[in-house]
Amino acid sequence: VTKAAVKKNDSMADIAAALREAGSILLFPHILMDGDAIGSAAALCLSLRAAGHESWVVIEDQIAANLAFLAHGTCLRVEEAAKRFPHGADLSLCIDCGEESRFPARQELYRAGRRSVCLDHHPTSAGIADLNYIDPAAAATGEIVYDLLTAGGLPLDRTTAGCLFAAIATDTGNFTYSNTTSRSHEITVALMDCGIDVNAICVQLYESIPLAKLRLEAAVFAELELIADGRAAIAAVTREMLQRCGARMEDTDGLVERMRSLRGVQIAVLLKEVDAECIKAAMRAKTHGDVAAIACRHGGGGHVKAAGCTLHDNLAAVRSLLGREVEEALAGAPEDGD
Ligand SMILES: [Mn+2]
Repeated sequence: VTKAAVKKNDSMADIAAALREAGSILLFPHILMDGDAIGSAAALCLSLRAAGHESWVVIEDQIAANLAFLAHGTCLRVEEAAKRFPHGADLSLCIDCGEESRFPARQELYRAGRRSVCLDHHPTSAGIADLNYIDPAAAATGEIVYDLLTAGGLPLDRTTAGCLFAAIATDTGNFTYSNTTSRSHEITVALMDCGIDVNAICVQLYESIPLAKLRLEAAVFAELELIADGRAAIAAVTREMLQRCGARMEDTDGLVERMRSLRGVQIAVLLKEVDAECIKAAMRAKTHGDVAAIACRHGGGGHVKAAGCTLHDNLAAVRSLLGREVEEALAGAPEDGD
């Protein structure tokens, strides 16, 4: 169900040529940017600027506090970008996503681009652009960007390399997830040879969290529920919790992975109450279970072990629906998992 149809990718050389021909290039990462989305987008933007292009990362929501250092002045809000590029850019490039629903408030500006490119590693990515490079075997879009910079002879300085390192480190769970390959490490070696300070980047990523985020984690985990005989964990972030903790929805980054880290848990589901009838579900699988299949059923997408979707119903209804589907997905999985 979740295996993406084989896609005809365009070559790195063709994509590099399209970039060379474009004076202005706008980048469109997905909403609720993770480290890979902002890291790979900022890296490509910085490199394009260094090569003489006018380039911006167009955003529509806030950057999580621990990722803001990766922006390096590349990010422009969509309202401002639409003013500066009233007829779109020479090239629109969606990055770390492959569906327009992943950048809902930026679709118009994306479509206004004279040409489009998609760089992504999500297997559910549909290849929506004129030129597509979608590689589900890449652990992070950051790896694809690295290959593109290399193939296109684009500049890679220390700052750009740091963004790519952050992209790869975060999407591989610091090189621990099953998506991690020898290629992930090889690229990291090349990035380290650019002089990046790995420890300084990791301190920013992981050891600079705001107190509000820690308080939010405590509130969410206090109400976490184990289902499917302890093989799944489900929890919700409500608007009331955000308000009480002084936190933002972006502060939920990393929570669902923490839930998955529970002993015996195979699938973790974190529900985010955007409003009374709009619930975003972030799902993670450990060894068993395919959360992309569940997400796809509800119009979402992602990877087998990391996927998400949006449901238009109240929190209680979504909680029981996804709870049932997770139980079904785990039917037949070994009792104690690993
Ligand atoms: Mn990614």
